[in-house]
Amino acid sequence: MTRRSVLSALLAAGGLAATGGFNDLAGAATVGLVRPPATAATQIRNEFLHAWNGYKQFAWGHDEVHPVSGTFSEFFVPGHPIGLSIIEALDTLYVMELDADLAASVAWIEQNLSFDIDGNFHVFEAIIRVVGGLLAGYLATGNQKLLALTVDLTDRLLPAFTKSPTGMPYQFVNLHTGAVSGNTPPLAEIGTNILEFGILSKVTGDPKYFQAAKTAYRAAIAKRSSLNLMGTFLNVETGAWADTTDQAPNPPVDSFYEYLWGGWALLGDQESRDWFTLLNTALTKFSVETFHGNTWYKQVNFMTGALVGRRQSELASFWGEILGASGNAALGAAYYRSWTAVLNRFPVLPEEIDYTTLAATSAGNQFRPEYVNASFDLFFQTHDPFYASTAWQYFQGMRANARVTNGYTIINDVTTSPMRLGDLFPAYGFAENFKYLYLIFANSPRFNSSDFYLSTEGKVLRGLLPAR
Ligand code: DMJ
Repeated sequence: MTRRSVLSALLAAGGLAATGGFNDLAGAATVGLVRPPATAATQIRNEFLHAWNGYKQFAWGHDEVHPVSGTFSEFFVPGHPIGLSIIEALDTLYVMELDADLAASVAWIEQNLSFDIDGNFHVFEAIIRVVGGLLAGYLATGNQKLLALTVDLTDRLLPAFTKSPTGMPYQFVNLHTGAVSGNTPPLAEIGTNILEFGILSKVTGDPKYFQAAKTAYRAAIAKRSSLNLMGTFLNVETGAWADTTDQAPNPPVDSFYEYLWGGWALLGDQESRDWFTLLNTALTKFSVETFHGNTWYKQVNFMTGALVGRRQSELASFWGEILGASGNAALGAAYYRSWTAVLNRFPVLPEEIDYTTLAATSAGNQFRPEYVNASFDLFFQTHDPFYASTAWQYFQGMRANARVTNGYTIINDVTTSPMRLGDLFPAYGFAENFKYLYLIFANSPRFNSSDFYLSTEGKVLRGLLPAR
């Protein structure tokens, strides 16, 4: 397939006209809101380049850069770089029209990348980061080598599913031998594959990827309680729960629920939609509560609904956009505004809070993208400038606190002044934070903001438009 026909085949009908970002809302009421400047997209793209140039200078070809020390590390297997940051950046480079960097990245992949590695790869991370990254790169460029590598890696990962007695994936696969290990993953590791596998099945015409994802989901959902709540960890060999706590939409179950909605929204799978509705209805009934005017999800016993805890992970802050997309707009807006209350207190969100006090219970920040992921989707769902304004607020907090001479870094403590910095730029920063921000403000001619779908790792699996 040519690139143009791949895009046409995957884009839903009826929405190719470029639609605007924030700057098209020039007359919109922004009373009481910080109004982002007309140069917002340019500033964000420059900051992406600041991080990218640090990676190119100190870590090119390695997985992740440590911008403070000017060193690097590998994400999956020590001593086995796969250029993870390059893979994660591909479709961001495309929508930002950084074509020379995109060409250099594709060339590096063509010349260097091989998955015949005698080491254990984390299946969940490999799917969302590498399968998704290469797939989005293929959708952006039409490069057949990117597709061939996507297929090669996915086929090496499939034993995690096919060797499992239940069809729910093991956590690790040795990419050279196919040996599997890790028999008790959390739900996110069981369910977060249907989007990448579903698109790969469409592109290749081979249904085995999508079917593996559906089999895993079906096996897990069969284990729901009589209340339609789920635990956290399942043994993939016996099908037994290893715990009793429903902590959705927090990690490590977050994207299990996200991808159920995506199975419908991206792939049109009605069973995924029905499973989402079943579980989300129960979650809303048993877990949602209000504290000091903010809306949160408590942790509950999945058999009884009894209270277990009142912590909230920053990683759950994406959830408002799933609620907004799935017909739960008021709850989604309330949840986003609750996280905005935390952002008003800490310019960079802490990893975890006690929501009864909004105090940080885990004070670092791993350069997290989830809040601005929600800003991005809710902005295009509603065209409410509140979401663009708060996205800009997030960007300013990030730029003021996480920027270093050679890029951006994780933060070890957001509660100190100045914030205590770490020394790592996680590869997902090239896929997520800057992309969400840029697309809100850029009116990119390569992105269809009226009909798109991004994976949990920010990969544009629907919505890329051909370069003109
Ligand atoms: C990313 O790898 C993905 O967003 C994943 O779903 C969980 N969160 C990290 C970034 O925080």
